[in-house]
Amino acid sequence: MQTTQARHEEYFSFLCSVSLLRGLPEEKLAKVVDCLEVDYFEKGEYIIREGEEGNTFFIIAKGEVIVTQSTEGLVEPQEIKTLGVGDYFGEKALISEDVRSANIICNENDTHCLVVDRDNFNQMVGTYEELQAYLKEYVDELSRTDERRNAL
Ligand code: WNU
Repeated sequence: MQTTQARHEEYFSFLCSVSLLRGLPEEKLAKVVDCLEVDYFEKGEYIIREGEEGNTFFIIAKGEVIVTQSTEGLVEPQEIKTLGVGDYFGEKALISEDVRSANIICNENDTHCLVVDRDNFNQMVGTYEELQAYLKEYVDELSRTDERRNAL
């Protein structure tokens, strides 16, 4: 069995490798690790459903997910992209104070996601201006691409 200490070190060094978090001071990252939860998913499971309320941010530690979205005039949600290890999702509902704007579906068995709740996300992002500005910009860009593909 893995000790709490080993788990802490494992996720700490993983978070150090996540490009989004590059620039966060080490003590900040250590705090993020302290408040993380880890969720496990199997292929085909919905991690996020479009239109639902959401209060969590996810970082993929293992495996792969696909992003799909409903668009005007099409019956099936359209596949937008695939995300893998070190990628993250779920920031948009938190930043735009809106419902989930796309589906996130697990695409590989035994996918591990690190989950950060809204309060901890705000603490992680809020104290780091560049990260906040970067995410805000990215979320605005997502809204524009959503519009272009006629997302519902
Ligand atoms: C997209 N449109 C929308 C992705 C992940 C992180 C960043 C892109 Cl910084 P949410 C659904 C989530 C949403 C985003 C993610 O899906 N997403 C997209 C799109 O084209 N959402 N509306 N591409 S992957 C991605 C940028 O994280 O956050 O809370 O839930 O709305």
